[in-house]
Amino acid sequence: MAAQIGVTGLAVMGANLARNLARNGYTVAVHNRSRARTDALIAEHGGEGDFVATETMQELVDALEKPRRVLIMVKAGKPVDDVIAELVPLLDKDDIIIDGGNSHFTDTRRREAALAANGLHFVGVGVSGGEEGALKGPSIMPGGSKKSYESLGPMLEKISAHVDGEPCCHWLGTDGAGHFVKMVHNGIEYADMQVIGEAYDLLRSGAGIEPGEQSKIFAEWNKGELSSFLIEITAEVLGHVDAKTGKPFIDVVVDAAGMKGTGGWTVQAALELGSPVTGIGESVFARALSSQSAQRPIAQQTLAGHEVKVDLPDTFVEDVRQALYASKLVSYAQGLDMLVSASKEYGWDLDLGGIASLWRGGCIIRAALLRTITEAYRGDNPPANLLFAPEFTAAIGAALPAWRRVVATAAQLGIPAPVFSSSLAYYDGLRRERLPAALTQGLRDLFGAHTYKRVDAEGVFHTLWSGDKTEVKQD
Ligand code: NBP
Repeated sequence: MAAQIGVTGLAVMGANLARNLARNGYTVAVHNRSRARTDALIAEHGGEGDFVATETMQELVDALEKPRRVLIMVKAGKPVDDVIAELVPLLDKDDIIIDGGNSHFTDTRRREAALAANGLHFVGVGVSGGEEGALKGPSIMPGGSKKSYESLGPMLEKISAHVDGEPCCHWLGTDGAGHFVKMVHNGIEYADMQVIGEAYDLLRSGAGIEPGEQSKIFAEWNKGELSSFLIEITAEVLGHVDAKTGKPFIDVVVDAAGMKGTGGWTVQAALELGSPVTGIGESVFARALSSQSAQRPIAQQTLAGHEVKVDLPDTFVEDVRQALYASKLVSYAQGLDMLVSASKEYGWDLDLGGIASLWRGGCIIRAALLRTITEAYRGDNPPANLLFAPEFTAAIGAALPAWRRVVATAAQLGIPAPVFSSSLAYYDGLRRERLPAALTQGLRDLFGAHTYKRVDAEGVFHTLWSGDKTEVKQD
């Protein structure tokens, strides 16, 4: 029997997706550049379903029913182009190439256009959930042509996570839409992790609550509106004790955070779009700062602190929880707003409610909150910003006094809380009647004749700053 799908690239993600497909009843042809991975997959998991082991790309293509579906799961970047170049001469019109790796959305747009010219479908698919998700049901974010989704969609939906009987997968938009949404998902994941880190630091350095005790606090928080995979695993990591030293595990981990790049990509794309994703940006830069290993010891020795002693309120732990929730809401609002900007720029018509719904299961940012976000966008009047949805306006308003207290306390104690504080600045900036941007415009007009608009007249103006300071209306 011809295989219904082929998978090339059998490192951890490709092998687990192939197994997931086979476990769901599909016949899967498998291939890897070096034969050893194929053999290992068949030897260890061949009994889980129908696999067709192949050694060459030609054998892989020959094993597939038509139109063919080939899923590429190799390292993002040049390897994807190499595999595409090898595949294209072997395929026929209407065959579908799927890239399930973490490719940059601009690469996906380029590849899609090039392959469309050859009569082939190219589908960039964001896959979230790590290796376990790939095996048991990830969140899947497909782009590419709508036509290709008719053939591919049912398979992807079947192997995805399901929440309330709904698959965490549906078609998002053309060309790079899927990879773009996955990139923003990862950016939000950075912000989610950073706000958790800030809460931990305030509770530890501010209130002196040790990791073991904090583990119980996070486990408790996981029962309420913060309920999410990341809060759940925070309780696990904070409760873990290092077997070698008997110390809390996190005290033996070097405090320099790594990055694979998707958070940075999100910020770069946001800069291009002029989209203020301050929470994601601060999260990326907080990781970068943590890795300034040469400068940090010097700063510890030389830079003054002048911390202010603060009597923490009895409500401090609850205040921190509310600040975390409010900052998290802002990060989601900013990420979704970036999707709106991208949707306009790239012509994708992204459905925010649908996107929030497929993040409810399988992926790293899965959270109870996403159900409420999904509902907020599914009504007749989707909000222009998540924070304008009545339930979120109320929630963030209720958290505001605690949030202000926590940010002020963090500043006085000298505990950095970049996302807590920048999210509050975003919130206040958005709601402020007059912003100092008017002064920025005045300065720009003085030094660079960049012009400005007036509050009381139509048109664009310039003041003759180096002359008699009369105002000239521009054509
Ligand atoms: P890797 O990203 O580690 O890539 C290893 C695979 O790429 C192997 O199969 C390797 O073949 C193949 N490959 C390379 Br490298 N260069 C190649 C080339 N020029 N031609 C053909 N094959 C080539 O695998 P992974 O961790 O399974 O991730 C796969 C994709 O999924 C990546 O884009 C990753 O970013 C993404 N992703 C990963 C995770 C995760 O949790 N790991 C989560 C979500 C998405 P070889 O065996 O012959 O060397």
